[in-house]
Amino acid sequence: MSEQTPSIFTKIINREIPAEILFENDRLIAIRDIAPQAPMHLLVIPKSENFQNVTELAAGDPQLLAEIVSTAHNLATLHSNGEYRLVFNTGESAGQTVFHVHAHVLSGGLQEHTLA
Ligand code: DGP
Repeated sequence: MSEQTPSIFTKIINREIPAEILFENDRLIAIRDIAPQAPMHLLVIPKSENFQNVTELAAGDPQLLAEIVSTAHNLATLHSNGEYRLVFNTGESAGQTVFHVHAHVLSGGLQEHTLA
């Protein structure tokens, strides 16, 4: 799978690949997902490639994980109604395709969706 370095997200962070960037600071970036699964579907991505998934991130930099959660909340408030679903696919069989940790932030019209 796509475990290349640099990851697709690092290429976006480095402006080698275009993306709609909604927020950026020195530690993370938020972009719109290329294949939205909800009216608002963003990805919040640490700039560091040190963590492949949320388990590694929680163990290695819990403060950065907390920043992802607060950024998700802020963006869902700015760009939707402040209610959102936060998803970290962890492992290939769980649907993870990019092994550079990222949070999916989904908002709007989710009542009819299952937790897939
Ligand atoms: P996951 O399957 O959890 O690893 O999520 C990877 C997500 O990344 C998937 O929802 C699609 C998104 N994605 C992949 N390539 C690009 C890209 O080049 N641009 C943007 N904006 N999103 C991408």
